[in-house]
Amino acid sequence: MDGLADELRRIGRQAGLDRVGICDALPFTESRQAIERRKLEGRSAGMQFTFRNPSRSTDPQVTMPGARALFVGARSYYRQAPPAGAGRERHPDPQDRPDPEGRVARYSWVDHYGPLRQALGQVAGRIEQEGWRARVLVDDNALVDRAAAVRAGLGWFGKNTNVLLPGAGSWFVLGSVLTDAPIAPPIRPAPVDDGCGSCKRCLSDCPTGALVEPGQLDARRCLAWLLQAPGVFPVEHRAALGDRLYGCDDCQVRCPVNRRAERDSPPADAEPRSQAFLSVLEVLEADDEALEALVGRWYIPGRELRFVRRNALIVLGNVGDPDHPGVLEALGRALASRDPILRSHAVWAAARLGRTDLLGGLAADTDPLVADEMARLGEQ
Ligand code: B12
Ligand code: SF4
Ligand code: SF4
Repeated sequence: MDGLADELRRIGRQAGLDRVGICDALPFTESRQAIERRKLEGRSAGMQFTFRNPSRSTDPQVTMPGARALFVGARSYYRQAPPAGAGRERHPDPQDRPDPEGRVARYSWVDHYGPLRQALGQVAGRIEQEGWRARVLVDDNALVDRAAAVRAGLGWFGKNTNVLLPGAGSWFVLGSVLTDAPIAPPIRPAPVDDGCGSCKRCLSDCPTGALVEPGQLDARRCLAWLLQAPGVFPVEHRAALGDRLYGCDDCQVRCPVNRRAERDSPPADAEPRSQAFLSVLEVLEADDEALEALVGRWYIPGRELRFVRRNALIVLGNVGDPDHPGVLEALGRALASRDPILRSHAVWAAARLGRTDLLGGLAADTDPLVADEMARLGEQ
């Protein structure tokens, strides 16, 4: 089967995968333990994904009984940043104040999972031609993608919990083809040496201290998770959110391995229509249909767009100009919203912008979320 394995590697690379590797499909015992531990400690913060059913996500045999191998691929998503506000109409403002912009994490400027899935699909197709079963798993709850990449010899677990590829860093999405074809090498690929050394930059760069120890993430503090979580955004982390509207890249941006890789091979330009920034006012003005069209690719809890608007209100409070007519209009609309989640986050945003003058109508609001927010103003 060495011939087929080599051919699959070639197919994967030709289809756009930057790195490929093959390993066995035995259970990922350490990941299982790590998941159970994080749930016990509360650090999983109620996340579902691979945490919901770890006996499945850490054991490929549950997804495909008789599976023998994982073909793992990594695809780079590092691109040159397009300028903020590029290609967007500005809101009219006599004083020409800038529209507030919300930052989107690099992996989500365009859909990178689609091309990864397609490339792995070609590998799967070739396996099926030989009569074996093959299933593509990308960011799926059925597999711990990082552990598969580490086992297949693609990279090491960094202290920021991402998988880093030697000489190339962490700006990669990961996925696999699970198969019963006997293509795994008889001996596991040698583990990739830890390239972090004594560095701890990601731990100190994290704006909320979510990397509580090397390789240990507390999702209760991770902005990437809090932006995806339902309910109230924890008040103690709202200021730290800054202009982030979706995802967070801080534990990767100044990573020396990434910096070196960026220097050695400068990135390609971002794809046309990359969403590195979105207009916060556009997000807050959009009706459901328009907002779904704008952010439809994002993970949104229960597909409830109110959580995207909630996040946009926090960003507005952090980076909006308190005298910009568009900002005032957006705040006014949210303060009058029927949704208490939006009203309460709008109270916070108005206060952060020093516009408590807008809150008069909320003094008699009996909703507990809004009343809490108003009471907090009194304490400040
Ligand atoms: C849940 C999830 C999240 C959660 C939790 C992340 C986390 N670190 O656990 C949240 C929403 C916060 C998140 C954020 C992000 N995610 Co995410 N996420 C996932 C998902 C769905 C499951 C991850 C998982 O199973 N975690 C389980 C725990 C146990 O795994 P772990 O933390 O990696 O734990 C291991 C290590 O910590 C290590 N370990 C244990 N002890 C120690 C000690 C030391 C010293 C070291 C070094 C390591 C180490 O062993 C553990 C077990 O294997 C995967 C997709 C998938 N199906 O796998 C994507 C995935 C991990 N995410 C990805 C990405 C791109 C991101 C973001 C960069 C997106 C962004 N810009 O906002 C951030 C990065 C934040 C971060 N530092 O992790 C990529 C990672 C690519 C890569 N190169 O590693 C994945 C693989 C998606 C994909 N298919 O490409 N994500
Ligand atoms: S994604 Fe952001 S908040 Fe989460 S661990 Fe990394 S730097 Fe911290
Ligand atoms: S910042 Fe330093 S410790 Fe963190 S992942 Fe990069 S090299 Fe490792």
